Amino acid sequence: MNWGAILAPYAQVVEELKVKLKGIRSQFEYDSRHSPIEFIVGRVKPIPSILEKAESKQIPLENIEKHIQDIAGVRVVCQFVDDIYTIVDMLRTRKDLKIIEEKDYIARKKESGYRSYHMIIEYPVETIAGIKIVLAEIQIRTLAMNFWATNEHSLNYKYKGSIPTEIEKRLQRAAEAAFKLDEEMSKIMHEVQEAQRIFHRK
Ligand code: 0O2
Repeated sequence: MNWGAILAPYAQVVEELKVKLKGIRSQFEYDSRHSPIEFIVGRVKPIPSILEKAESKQIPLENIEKHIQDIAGVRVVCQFVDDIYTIVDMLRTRKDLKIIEEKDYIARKKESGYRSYHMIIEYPVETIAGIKIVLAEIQIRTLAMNFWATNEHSLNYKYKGSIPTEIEKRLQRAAEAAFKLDEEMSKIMHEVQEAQRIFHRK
């Protein structure tokens, strides 16, 4: 398989989405309004991870582009839970992408304790062979959700998916603590936003 040629459009999609999302952030900042976006990261799924996922889901290699939806992945990290839904609403109105699936793991957390909002989109990308429609995943989460998910992801990697029960229990407690933190911060959101507006004006 010519992985370089297959993955090139995905790399372009990641870059284009990052530029567009950063554009949203800048526009809020120019307007001296609270930006719903704290930061954005993106990546193309590494080849070994693509192969691993294809194997675990029994996806034949010729179908990976159709069935592995997160080869191109962008993550939007927000301060507050409300910001997540602001981004979701904005993305729903956009004409440059088509949302084909939404997974609200905030309203319904995963068994692991994972919380995040996922959107699977179809995105048209210009290639030298014409327009190619590729799938991409946009994950939207708070700083607290991101902190938890990053740590859990590292532990999962370390323990190859079988985290010891004691650590798993702690992770569950940490997930609840992160949820509580988001809840508490939501209650003082307007205070924080006002303070940040004053700070930005200086
Ligand atoms: P990586 O290394 O981040 O790329 P589905 O077919 O919908 O049931 P799928 O395609 O795995 O399953 O979708 P899902 O469950 O929405 O998860 C996609 C991505 O979300 C994962 O990609 C992770 O990035 C993240 N994610 C989902 N569940 C968890 C979790 O319990 N903990 C953490 N830390 N992240 C999670 P990959 O390919 O698993 O991993």
